[in-house]
Amino acid sequence: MRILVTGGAGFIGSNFIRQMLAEHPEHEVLNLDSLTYAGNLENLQGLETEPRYAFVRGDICDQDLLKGLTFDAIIHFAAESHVDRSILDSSPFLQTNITGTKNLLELARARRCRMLHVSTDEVYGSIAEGQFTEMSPLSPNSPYAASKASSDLFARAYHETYGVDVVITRCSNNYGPYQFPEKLIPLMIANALAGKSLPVYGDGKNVRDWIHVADHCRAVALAFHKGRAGEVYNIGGRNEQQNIGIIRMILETISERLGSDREALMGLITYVTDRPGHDRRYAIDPLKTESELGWKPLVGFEEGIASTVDWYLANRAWWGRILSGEYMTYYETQYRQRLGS
Ligand code: NAD
Ligand code: TDX
Repeated sequence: MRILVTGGAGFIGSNFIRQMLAEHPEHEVLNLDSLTYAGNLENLQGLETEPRYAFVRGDICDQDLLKGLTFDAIIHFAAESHVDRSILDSSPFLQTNITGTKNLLELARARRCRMLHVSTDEVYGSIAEGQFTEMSPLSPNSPYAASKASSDLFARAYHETYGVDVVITRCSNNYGPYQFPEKLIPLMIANALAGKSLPVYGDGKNVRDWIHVADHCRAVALAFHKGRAGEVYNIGGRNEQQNIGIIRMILETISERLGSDREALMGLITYVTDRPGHDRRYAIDPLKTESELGWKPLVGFEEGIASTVDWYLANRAWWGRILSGEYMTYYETQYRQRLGS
């Protein structure tokens, strides 16, 4: 099967493509990514010569381009994914997350193929106690979450109205290698290593359910292969953590690894003005995914944070090129090299 993976140059998409190619020799992957600020082909370095992998630079909002692609199924990761950016300007979120998703649903409808839509637990909004199940109402609070809830509901509607073979996954907060250093965990690691302050929004006690990206990717593959059409699957780590606790854990690990002064690192923690509309707690029940798809997370949080810190320590050049902006030219440089100029 030739699978169209959208957003494969981003954090989760690139981890997914590597895992899919390694674990499913029966599949080919066509990666469609427009390479926004969050897209980085360096995340897929080494796959250029893989015969089961191909890359097309293109926008999911470009319907003519979509019509020209050859594939048997779609796994849709492409999105504007950062809440803080959506608060500054929601326009690209509406365009990519809603219009782009609707274009892909049309494509799946025309080709009569399966489309897995990667949604998020943020569509449920915040919950004081208990956990959201797949039946819980959607109550998104940020412009990002509203755009993802909209695309999630379009996916559902295309199944109900046109019978499109749609599967929806709603995952909690991911962490791991290749995450863009604007998100909490890589931002804190990069800032701590540079001796910069660590901005903690509000009181730092907001809770997220964290999952290692490799566990999320395995669940997406299972939902793609075994999920029932029209169904939603929550993917969560059963791992609730307060932001401040995670930051302290990261600093402990850095201090241990580098022998640097623990107190000096802790002194970098700086409480700043809260994110507007900051959701207090996310918690989802992944029971359906566990029982129906036979999935469970394999990476423990302490072990996952330690290996993630180690990855960022070993790959300073990768995130250094992001911070300097140099990564933006990676595609052009590679393209010129291939042309031999
Ligand atoms: P990311 O921002 O790291 O990557 C997004 C990718 O999509 C980038 O490569 C970007 O270039 C590409 N893209 C953006 N707009 C595009 C367009 N119009 N056409 C083609 N490509 C485009 O995001 P991520 O963290 O890897 O998230 C991937 C998906 O998973 C998103 O749909 C996100 O909502 C969802 N998700 C993320 C998390 C998380 O914790 N990061 C949790 C649950 C769900
Ligand atoms: O500098 C920061 N300081 C801080 O306190 C940043 C960047 C974040 N935070 C807090 C806000 C959140 O409570 O950390 C928590 C995590 O923030 P993000 O990494 O921005 O993630 P979040 O807003 O929870 O959304 C993420 O999870 C769900 C992803 O970005 C989404 O794409 C996904 O859908």
